Amino acid sequence: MHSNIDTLFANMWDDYVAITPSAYKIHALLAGEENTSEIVNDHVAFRTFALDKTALDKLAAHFLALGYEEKGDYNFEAKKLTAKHFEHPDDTQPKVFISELRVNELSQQAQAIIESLVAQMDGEQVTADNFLYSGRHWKVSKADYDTLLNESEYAAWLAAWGFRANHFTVSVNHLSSTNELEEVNTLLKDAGFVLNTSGGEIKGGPEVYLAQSSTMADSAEVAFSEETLAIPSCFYEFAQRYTMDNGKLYQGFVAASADKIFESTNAK
Ligand code: OOG
Ligand code: NI
Repeated sequence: MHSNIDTLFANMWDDYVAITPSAYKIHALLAGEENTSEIVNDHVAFRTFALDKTALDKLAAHFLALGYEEKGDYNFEAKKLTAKHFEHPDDTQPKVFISELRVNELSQQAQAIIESLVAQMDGEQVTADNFLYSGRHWKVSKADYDTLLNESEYAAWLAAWGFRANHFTVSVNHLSSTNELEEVNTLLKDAGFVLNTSGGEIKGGPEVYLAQSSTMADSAEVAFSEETLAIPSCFYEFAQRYTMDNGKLYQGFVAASADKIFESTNAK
């Protein structure tokens, strides 16, 4: 387990930007607009398979050990995903959103592929300090990637990329010059970045106390068993939170919006 939240997030960020150059560029663009190097993260997200060795709770243990607490749970029926979000008592720390694919709801063929990948993994690896930025722990063929892609884009992404931050999320509330999500989106589009338009460019809004947008994932090279090919890697998200009637800023997630954010790793 990691002993320090800041170094954990710094390591996750380095791993993430290495395959998500757009995030690095957007971070620099926003930092320039804001005249600061401090861009505050709203949350980071992870994906995993709901199998013994890789269960959501095994990833969550890394955050619980650092003082995070479980707050909300979510179900994505069609995508066959279960998710939870975690918050730290120190609310300047990013929230964490972890989802897991209910592998047992997939076809026998997809289940067999996923089981053969996870079988290559030593069950102890999930507790290693660097697990949350360790990537893939198995070899995967392009054919198996394609089979998974046909059934679950999430399964294929995870088979190819493994365990790492799937996205970081800029807290728009903490931006001072571009502090409305719509303005952030305009800035990004003007700079040539491609946004996820599934469910509209902005998902949610003041009525659900959370508005979100995201880039479409970059494309980065992955070594499959036989060949190296560029496929969708990770994306960058932007979140604006609103105050509830009780005067507090909403801290949860919105399943209907999240459902569309998942699609940011679809092929462009
Ligand atoms: C997570 C998608 C959901 C959000 O902020 O609603 C999400 C994923 O793509 O793994 O991050
Ligand atoms: Ni997110």
